[in-house]
Amino acid sequence: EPSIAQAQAALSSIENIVTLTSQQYQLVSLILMVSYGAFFAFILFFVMSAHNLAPRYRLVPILSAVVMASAGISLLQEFSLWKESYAFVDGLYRPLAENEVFTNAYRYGNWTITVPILLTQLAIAMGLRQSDVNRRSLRMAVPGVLMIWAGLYGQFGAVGDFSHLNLWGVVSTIFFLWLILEVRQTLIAGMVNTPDILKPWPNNLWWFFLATWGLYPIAYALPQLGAKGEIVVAQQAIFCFADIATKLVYGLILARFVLRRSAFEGYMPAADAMASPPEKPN
Ligand code: RET
Repeated sequence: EPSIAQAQAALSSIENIVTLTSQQYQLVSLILMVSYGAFFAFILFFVMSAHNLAPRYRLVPILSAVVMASAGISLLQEFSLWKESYAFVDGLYRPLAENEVFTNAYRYGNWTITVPILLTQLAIAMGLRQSDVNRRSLRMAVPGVLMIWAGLYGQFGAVGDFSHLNLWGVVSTIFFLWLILEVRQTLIAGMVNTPDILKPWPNNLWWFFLATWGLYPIAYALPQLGAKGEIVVAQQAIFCFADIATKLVYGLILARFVLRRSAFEGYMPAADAMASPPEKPN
């Protein structure tokens, strides 16, 4: 017979021990659905925007399309699991209804793929040489992945005694601080070959990065405020908002930035070149 502590540990997410009102349940369904819908919708946009760019920057929106597909699939998975994990009984949504246990682990699995890609996009967009792109991407990906895996392991302690959650949260935060330093180094390295009129972009990217990546630890720590419906909703909402900001909005900003860089470097998309009138011979 498993002890109560073991049984609780097996449930691991607060979603499995909280009964939700109909509004709370529907709100989370809506948040998850809008998120994966947005990711799928933008795949085509990012693919199409590649051809306006100088060849060296084309991988930036293409990688955004890959991130959109990956995040869309994982949130669709999260959405179906959400639907299967509750039963509507006496006007409330009750967990563990159909022998299904909810978990946020799919999110962390998804970040393991997307975080290194997002960081690689940054190195490419900053116009670094190929060898520097490889070196800098690797130097950012290592703390990035360690941060996610420490958090993935830690989040299994979101129910019950919070020492596991907190210990691994601290370990993860140390990797996060290391990552922040590496990202800063990448932005500084890119400043050198960024044209003067585009110099504010890396600085703005820096603040955008801190403000949006910084949301994840907040969501992670939230279950400590209590296993309540409001907390379940808030955690899912923050995760989804952060995902849209760090992948989709970030992808739009980078796509815009490399479009400006391409134009500045004299690149003209083929269609525009044909549309402009032929030069008059002297
Ligand atoms: C965790 C655990 C608690 C401490 C910290 C964390 C940071 C997570 C971050 C995740 C970023 C994810 C992204 C995904 C986009 O696809 C793991 C929650 C610091 C920063 C950008």
